[in-house]
Amino acid sequence: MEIRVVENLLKANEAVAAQTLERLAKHGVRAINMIGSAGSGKTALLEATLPRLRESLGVAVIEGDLQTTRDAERIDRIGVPVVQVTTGKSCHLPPQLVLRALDGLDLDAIDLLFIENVGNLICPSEIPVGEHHKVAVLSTPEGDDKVLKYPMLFHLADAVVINKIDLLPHVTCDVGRIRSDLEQVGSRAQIFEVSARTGEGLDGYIGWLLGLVG
Ligand SMILES: Nc1nc2c(ncn2[C@@H]2O[C@H](COP(=O)(O)OP(=O)(O)OP(=O)(O)O)[C@@H](O)[C@H]2O)c(=O)[nH]1
Ligand SMILES: [Mg+2]
Repeated sequence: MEIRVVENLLKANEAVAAQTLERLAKHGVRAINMIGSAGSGKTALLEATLPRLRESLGVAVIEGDLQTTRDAERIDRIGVPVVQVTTGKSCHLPPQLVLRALDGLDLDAIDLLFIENVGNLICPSEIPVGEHHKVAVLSTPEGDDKVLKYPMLFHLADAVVINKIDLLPHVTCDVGRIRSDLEQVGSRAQIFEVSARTGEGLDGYIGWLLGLVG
């Protein structure tokens, strides 16, 4: 019985995500679901990449957090359209709230829409929000054992951004181990080693993002 309930819930989420995809398609928008632990640097990556992406693309952000509009304020400060979704107690962005958030954006002006999920490696991986691509954000201070511990995200991700490489001299993290664990979970992701703080490695990630827009 319980299994049926969970299945129905997942199906309901998928149906709403499909509505979002349909709406985005009408306006030619590609959407990226950014998933990573709290503090891995999802917002910092947006702050570092959006000013360059908007030179050639229309960009916008949907920010998901349990509480506060802090991340949306950071995006607003760089002058990029943003809608904040606060999820209350939910540890992931529910697709229903993402669909509603589209009403706050001028979709005709957007080529690439970033959806920053709630900081969490587990639930956001299971619940689609109407994205075309998943980007997993992992940072070096989290350690090099996360891929095998949370394989679902890394199995599904189209790109894995290993952030905070500027901290490698100070933390225990073997990037080679992350790469070989990604192979082990059958990842097809493009891997980028970057620092949102210094800008190192961002050219490759930005090039990949630009390539997503036809
Ligand atoms: N040294 C260093 N610090 C970074 C880097 N990227 C982000 N940070 C710092 O890490 C902290 C967390 O960054 P955020 O961008 O807020 O992380 P987040 O993933 O958006 O966090 P949540 O929204 O809470 O899930 C901040 O203090 C950033 O300044 C980096 O590449 N190097
Ligand atoms: Mg954030």
